[in-house]
Amino acid sequence: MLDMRMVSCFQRCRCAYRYSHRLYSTVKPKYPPSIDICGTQYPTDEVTNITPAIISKIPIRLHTQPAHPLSNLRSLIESHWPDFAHLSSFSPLVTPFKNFDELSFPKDHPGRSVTDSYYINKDLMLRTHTSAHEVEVFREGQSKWLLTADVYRRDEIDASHYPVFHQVEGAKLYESNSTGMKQLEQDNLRLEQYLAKSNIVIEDVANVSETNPVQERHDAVQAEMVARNLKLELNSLILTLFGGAREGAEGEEPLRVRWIEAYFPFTSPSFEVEVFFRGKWLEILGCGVIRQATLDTAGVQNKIGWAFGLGLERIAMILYSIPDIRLFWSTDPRFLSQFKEGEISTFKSYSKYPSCFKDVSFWLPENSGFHENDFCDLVRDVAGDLVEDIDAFVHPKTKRGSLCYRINYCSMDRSLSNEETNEIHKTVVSRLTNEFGVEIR
Ligand code: FA5
Ligand code: MG
Repeated sequence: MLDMRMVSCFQRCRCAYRYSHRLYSTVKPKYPPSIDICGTQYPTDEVTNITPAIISKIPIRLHTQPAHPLSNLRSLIESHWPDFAHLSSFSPLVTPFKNFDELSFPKDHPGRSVTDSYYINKDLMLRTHTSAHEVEVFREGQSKWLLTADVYRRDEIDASHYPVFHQVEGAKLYESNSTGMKQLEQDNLRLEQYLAKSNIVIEDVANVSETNPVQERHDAVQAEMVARNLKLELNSLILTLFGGAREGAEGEEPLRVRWIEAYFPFTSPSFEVEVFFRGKWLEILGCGVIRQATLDTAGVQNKIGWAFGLGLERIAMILYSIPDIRLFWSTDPRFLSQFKEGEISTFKSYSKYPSCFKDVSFWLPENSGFHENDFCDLVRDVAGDLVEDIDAFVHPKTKRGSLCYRINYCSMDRSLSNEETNEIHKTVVSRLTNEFGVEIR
């Protein structure tokens, strides 16, 4: 153990151990023929990878719990666009077709793999983003709408990543005729004048370019006006969200926001917005001009528009000064009692309980399809929110085949005893051996 170099899990897990993306897991726990999700039985099959810890989060719907910071933030965003339809009751169980195919995701997109997404069976999964509902909402005839929902991704655990989080999807369509374009021009002018009066500093070097092109089927002038409208609308949302809250904050650095170029299979051009938070650029949303294929699938004709998807937790962390994403799931009155319906207030940290780390290192069986997300999910399934962090180690000599992790156990709500942590860790180690056939070193 001594000569092992510790690396940040976040960076390391995302590349070094990501051996390959695969649709079928070669090693996995055994499932009964069917599983219960919110009172309904669903058949399992060779791709099933949803865990009890994840199933238990489905009915909670934090974004609709009165006074919860995520629900307050949803309301604030909805009141910024009062004339949009406000939707928030869509089930998280969707077909892979809806989550990916309808949105032009290529067949080999890594997001489809069992290492990245939760599957109930090969025909049903937990949505990985709110964009999964774009086609059905457009098909209903909505042309300006916001949709808030819980989304699920197999991911590592750290202060800004959690396997369940919440997104708000927003979209607006314009008629692609002269009346629609006149409307768009007026909207842009109004928003430009409004933003000119504010003193928020927004860096924007993300332009339409060769790598971020206007779609072939679009008129370049129209598409650029739509992209402009998208940026103006989102900048004015950012001003609503952050402008007021930051005005009086003494000694606070001015808020820094930047637009960067991005890629999504269902928009072009595409962009992301980042906010400078606690010394790092934190990505808060992705967006772009909607691919015409999506609107075709929805049966929408002669319209052009934009869509965005933002992460509620990331924004709430900044607005409320909430330091750790796991706190949103806390039922501790010291957390919940701090928030009032319709109010943004600064979260006052209560004392953090000491953390306790345990290491586990093991050899992988030959040709194992083991993925670090399998490890993270297993640990989360045993220890739930008591896991603060998982760090990976690299063995400098053997590198392949041997893995080593440090799990940081820490409760948000109480002091964990060493005995209790030992018991939890023992379960992690024994499940690791039984379910993945690894050899503990
Ligand atoms: C998407 O999910 C796209 N559907 C967004 C989109 C919608 C693009 C419409 C174009 C048009 P992305 O994977 O980047 O994109 O996630 C969007 C936001 O969700 C991120 O910017 C971030 O704020 C938040 N997010 C992503 N992963 C996590 C996570 N593990 N924990 C918390 N928040 C996350
Ligand atoms: Mg992104």
